[in-house]
Amino acid sequence: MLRAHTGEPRFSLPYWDYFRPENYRFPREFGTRRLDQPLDGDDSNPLYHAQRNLYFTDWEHWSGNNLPYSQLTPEAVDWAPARDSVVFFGQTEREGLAGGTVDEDSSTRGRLESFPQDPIHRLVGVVIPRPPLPNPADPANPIPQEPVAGGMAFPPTAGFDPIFYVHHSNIDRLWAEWSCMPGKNWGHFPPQDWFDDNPWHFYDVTLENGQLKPVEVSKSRKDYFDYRALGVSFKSEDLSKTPLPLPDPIPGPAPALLASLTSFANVGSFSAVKRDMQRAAALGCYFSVNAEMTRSDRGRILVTEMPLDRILTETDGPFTQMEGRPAEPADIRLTVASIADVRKIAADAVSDIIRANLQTLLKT
Ligand SMILES: [Cu+2]
Repeated sequence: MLRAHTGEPRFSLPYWDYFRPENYRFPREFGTRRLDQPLDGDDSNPLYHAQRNLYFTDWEHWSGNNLPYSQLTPEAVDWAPARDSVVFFGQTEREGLAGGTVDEDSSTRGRLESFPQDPIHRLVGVVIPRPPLPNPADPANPIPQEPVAGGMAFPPTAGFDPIFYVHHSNIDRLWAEWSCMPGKNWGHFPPQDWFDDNPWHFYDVTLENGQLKPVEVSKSRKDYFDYRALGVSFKSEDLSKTPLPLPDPIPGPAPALLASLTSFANVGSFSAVKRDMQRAAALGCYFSVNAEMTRSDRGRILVTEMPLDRILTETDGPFTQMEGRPAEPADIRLTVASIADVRKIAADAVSDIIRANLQTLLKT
């Protein structure tokens, strides 16, 4: 879209290569209010953005020269943990270049997002103080408000700062570089429908009768993994190297057997456990139930939530106890009776369902 507007077919986004010490300073092109050469009589700099950290970004501060006062450090832009990650998808968001898709902990993210993606956002952006709110109950003591993040430090406003695009061009470059390194693999694949999902809508432009017309672009997630197919290339790129290809077709996860829901049933908030169980079911997991579990209220509620076609029984349990001894295969009758009771189905029907489930699992 930007290329179409410039009218320059070779226009490309620059990237801020902050790994070179000479680029540790905020780029001057973005950091002055005034242009050295006015454009059409206007010398205001369109790349300047007011909501920025003054000490790190301002090249024209009134108080002196040798600006800006602060610059990046090697630690702030250290991408070694991301670069050295062997897998793309981790099991949690703390491992893998891109983190995990199963872990919904929003305080963690993939390694590339953690360094250097985040520090650049936080260093460039600002903290905006907010005035205290009037306190009708006690007018002499207004209610203090926490400051908020703004500019690059706050995702909803980050894209309004033009530096965002040269920062993220560099992040894209790092991703491309990683994917061309030997010995990398995709790691813990998310399910097929995650790849088929199309959560993002973008605009591109086409030229129609000499007019630029917007075109909506909505692709599935998997279409964004092959950057070369998207027409993206980097000046620094070695085109003789092949980026890690996404398998075709993308494999769905193999059905997995969860050893026991006993611990599951006793740990964590109930809604979190229920959500985890639904996610595990969506991933193709089976749940094994033992008699001990059907004796606890939480366990019984979980059994009511379990998809019937994913229930199995545990034949023996060195760790699950029945009346003070390890559980034995003979205890299955009790488990089946409990499942039948909880689900309001005849015990024979439960037995048939479990047998069918086992046959399905063994066939896959
Ligand atoms: Cu970002």
